[in-house]
Amino acid sequence: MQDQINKFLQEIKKVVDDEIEKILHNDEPLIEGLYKSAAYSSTGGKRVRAVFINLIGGLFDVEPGKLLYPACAVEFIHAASLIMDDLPYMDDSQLRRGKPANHIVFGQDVALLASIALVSKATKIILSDVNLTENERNKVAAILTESYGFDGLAAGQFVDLKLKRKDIDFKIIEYINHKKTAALFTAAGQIAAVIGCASDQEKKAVQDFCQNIGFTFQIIDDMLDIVGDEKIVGKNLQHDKWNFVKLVGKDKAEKYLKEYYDQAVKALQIFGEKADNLRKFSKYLIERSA
Ligand code: GRG
Repeated sequence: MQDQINKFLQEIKKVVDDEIEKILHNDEPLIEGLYKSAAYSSTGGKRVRAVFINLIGGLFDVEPGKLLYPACAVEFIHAASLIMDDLPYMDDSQLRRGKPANHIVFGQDVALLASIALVSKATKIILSDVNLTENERNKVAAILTESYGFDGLAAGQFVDLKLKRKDIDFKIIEYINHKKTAALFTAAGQIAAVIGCASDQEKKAVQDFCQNIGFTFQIIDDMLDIVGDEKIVGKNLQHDKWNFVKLVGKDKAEKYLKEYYDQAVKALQIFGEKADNLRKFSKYLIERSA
């Protein structure tokens, strides 16, 4: 069964990778370096968030063509956040996706510009997506925009960076995981639900699922930071100054992981068998080693 889900993941990854390559095609020699930097960080990821959009869209029988640009847009925001996160004045990481971080190759100045250009491109491809109605375009753009600002990635990253050791507590870590990581998963889910004309009850279930699976994803990330293999994970490990697992210890972290995971799976109940692929994908996510 997991083989089936792996095949499905590879298929979606290929479609998204190909489309991202097309979107980042450039004919202007003056800004070739900017495009190269943006393209460098837009390749090689697992495409977890793109798969999310597709699987959640599947709950509402959304035609896959309507999900392609939203999936690319979410991956662009994610790529932009990784570029920024690795910068020396943020997490100061040299390795990402098994290769040197963007700023190591292109310089901090270009890396920052490429990150901004990717965020801009994400909005642009949604607002000009002919597969969506005007109403859908506006709703998707609004969800996307909210996911990385004062109520999303930037807020989570700010608290993460500025947190003093003495102030670390469970609630603050939950806040950081919610904003830094779960926000983009939740945005991906909400986007698919909106395009799928989900009812309020279904939107709430999707939100609960995404938020809880986002937490589990971050806890696994924190565990990999401690016990992972740098060659497989593809980024600098033993690197977090603090994280959830360091705060509560491995045993308690595993207990929380199970609780969040159970909550996520429970939220899928209302979708019955239609959510089987999402259940398999969730299992794949908590068993991951990269
Ligand atoms: C983009 C406007 C804007 C702001 C970003 C830097 C920042 C503000 C936020 C940091 C967000 C961040 C890097 C959170 C960590 C999330 C996480 C667990 C990333 C790893 O995701 P994977 O494993 O990566 O899906 P791949 O490489 O597979 O895509």
